[in-house]
Amino acid sequence: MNMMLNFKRRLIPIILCVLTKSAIAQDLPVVIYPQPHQVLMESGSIPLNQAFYVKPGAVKAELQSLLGTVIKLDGGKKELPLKVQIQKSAGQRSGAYELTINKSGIQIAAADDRAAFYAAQTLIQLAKGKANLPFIKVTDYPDVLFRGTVEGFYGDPWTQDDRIAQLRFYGQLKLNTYIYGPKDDPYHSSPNWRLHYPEKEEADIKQLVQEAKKNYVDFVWAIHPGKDIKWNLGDSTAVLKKFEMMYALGVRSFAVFFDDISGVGTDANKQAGLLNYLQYQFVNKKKDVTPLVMCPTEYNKGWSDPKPGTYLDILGEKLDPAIQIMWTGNTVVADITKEGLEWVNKRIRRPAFVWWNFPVSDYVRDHLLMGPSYGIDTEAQNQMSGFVSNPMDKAEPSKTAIFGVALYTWNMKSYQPEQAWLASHRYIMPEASEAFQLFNSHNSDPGPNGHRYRRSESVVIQPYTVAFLKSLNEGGYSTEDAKRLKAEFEGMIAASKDISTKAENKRLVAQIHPWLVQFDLLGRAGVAVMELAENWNKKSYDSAWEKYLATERYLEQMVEFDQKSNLNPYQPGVKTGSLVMTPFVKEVLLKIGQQMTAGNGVLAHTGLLVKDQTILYTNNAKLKSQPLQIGNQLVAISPALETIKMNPGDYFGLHLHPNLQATSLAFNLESSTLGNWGVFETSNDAQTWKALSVEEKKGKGLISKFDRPEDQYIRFRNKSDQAQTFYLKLFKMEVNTRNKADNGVYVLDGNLETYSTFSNNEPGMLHLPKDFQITDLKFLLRLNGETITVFSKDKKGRENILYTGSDDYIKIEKSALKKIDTLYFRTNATEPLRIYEIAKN
Ligand code: LOG
Repeated sequence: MNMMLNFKRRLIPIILCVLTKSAIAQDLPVVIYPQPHQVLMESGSIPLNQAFYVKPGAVKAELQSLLGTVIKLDGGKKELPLKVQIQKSAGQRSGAYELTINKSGIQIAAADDRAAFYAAQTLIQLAKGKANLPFIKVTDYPDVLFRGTVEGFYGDPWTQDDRIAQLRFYGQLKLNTYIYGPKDDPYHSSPNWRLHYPEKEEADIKQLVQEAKKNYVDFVWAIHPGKDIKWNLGDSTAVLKKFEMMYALGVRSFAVFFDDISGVGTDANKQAGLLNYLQYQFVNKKKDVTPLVMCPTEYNKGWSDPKPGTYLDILGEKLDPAIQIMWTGNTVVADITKEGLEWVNKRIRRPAFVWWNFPVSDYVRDHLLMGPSYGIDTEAQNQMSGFVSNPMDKAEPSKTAIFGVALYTWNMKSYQPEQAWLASHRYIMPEASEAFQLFNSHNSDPGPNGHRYRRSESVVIQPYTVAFLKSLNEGGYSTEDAKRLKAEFEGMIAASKDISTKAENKRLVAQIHPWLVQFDLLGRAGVAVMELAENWNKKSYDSAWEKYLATERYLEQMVEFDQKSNLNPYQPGVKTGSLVMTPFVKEVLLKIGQQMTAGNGVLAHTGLLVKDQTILYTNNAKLKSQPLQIGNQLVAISPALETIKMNPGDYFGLHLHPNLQATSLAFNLESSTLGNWGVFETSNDAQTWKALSVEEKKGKGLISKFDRPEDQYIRFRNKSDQAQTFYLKLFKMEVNTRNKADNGVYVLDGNLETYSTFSNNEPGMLHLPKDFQITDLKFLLRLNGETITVFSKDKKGRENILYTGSDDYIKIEKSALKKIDTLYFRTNATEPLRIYEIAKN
């Protein structure tokens, strides 16, 4: 026997109870997920090249072969023994075990076969990649009895491969529950819940049940009959029969869901009646079936009748106490709190079985929810009978959140969401864990949504974005922040590539692929925008402009990709970094863009160029500073959040640039009496007005024809003799250019979001205001490498060439501009080229 003999009987309790940063660090000898309840270490170890002796027949074959994957079990009687003892002692939970490794060998004492399997999982984690097994005693048990997931989302159900991979993952992390209830399986829900599964699906389910068994996971098959159930013996029997069919396939755990239904199916008395019937006629008779689970119709506080004696109280009173009741929290998608559970537990008279709607993304399908599993109360152990996570339709990336759920439900007091999340990256993608972490850190917030459920995102880098923007707004440039931000964006490009090329889990990569593409583009846009800032700060204007265009191109590519990918009818598209990083790139681009064209913009605001700009036209003090949103074919007044009061005679509207013509006006001024006191009018001189006949409903409507197309003023006026209030929700006008050849409208507006175009078919022309004829000019163009000629004409029409070339940034000196009031643009390019702005240098 060749053991490292060093027993000074020094017991070192390893403080694994608190998953601090250092406890997770890889240099520590013992890292086990989920964290065991008690670990005692003794100095000394057993080299893993030693064989152990297993008494023939003493250890179950599957367990022995599982252990055999990390330790040698072919030793003779003289070798150290490996012993497994299964003994259910009172008060011990399924899954409770004690694993001892010491000079006398390896001993596993387990409450049941599942517990022995868990001891083996712990042993595997201890041994993996190591040369020695440490002397150790692990005393361990789960905090929550039922732990795992409910495949309960809308959308494409998981595939067979997805589910098998999940079940294995659960086994390794000591999760014991997988509830099968994909909303879009027609044999789980209407219309086919009464019917046999087709043969192929039956075979698949059989296989899943077997895989679940191997991993000591309860495969819970759920039925969702409430959309069209009739409360008669026929349908009670139909549910029972379906359970029998599933039982025949090997299923031993069952659930009935009544969520998201309306009509007669929602009756608490009838639901309780059906469940009790199943309890007596099925569960009690079978003997090998686990406790029934039901999801109520009022499954969250927000949707529950608070009156005593209603739905939840009826379930509490009528439902057999052996039946578990699911609960999503205070709302559909919510944090789970002790107080929240106490509220419902009182009513349902049992601890709720938590259905946590995270990281499910069926209500925000253009986002990934890859952030930490936080918002789950570590004091709520006694308030719940079970805890399952409803994941994303993307099974593999959901593992990040599920990993957190495994740690939480096993050892609640020790649970630290952030630390668990950090560990999950190493556990799930060891080949590219840092890349995965970076990707996940920027793909966690669901964006605005109906549930008003938001998550933190880009937490570490966010303060740098704030500081950088602050300095930019103050006309400065903070070098340190810029450096850090640029490195982050470069990291994003690298992370996208690393994940794609290094990650061994190819299904995971495939399931997040559209987001990886978008993430790479965002990284590139970010690098470009930081280089824009760098060059602008260095006064390298031409390089700055190139970077401006580069950023814009990447952002355009993101929009294009968003529009053609993930085309589901709910939330189509692919969003990444949507809380912090994407808005940051856009903001920097906008801010520097404004600085680049400040001359023009400032002129517009100081009134010098006012006659040539589209402006807000109002006599109402509150609306005077309301910003406009100007695009190439559109002018809108930014919506206001608060109510607006209009005195008699007050008006607001738009005065359009002389080369713009209104084609339609969509409005929503939310006021049920609008028609009585408001009028839409147009004018050409702001003196005489013509009222428009407008159809509106509660202040909402669309004007799609203007009687006098020459009018440049459009306004809405309070014609009554009383003050009126309304909400400015929408005031959006579509516009055309009157003289297509005159590009001035978008070229001198100080706004880089608008531009004019010219091409071979449509040469460009621009009237230069007087003050532009006496100064050096810079031209901000996008020529895509095409050659253009800029010229003027003398009185006889002879051309005077000012510039020929393909630079996007050109300068023309004032000496060349003398007495030139019109510029012409020519190109052979067939695709439209852009003139963003001509600004004074
Ligand atoms: C559904 C569930 C869905 C989730 C999130 C429950 C009990 N039912 O609003 O199928 O995945 O919300 O959208 C639900 O949560 N309904």
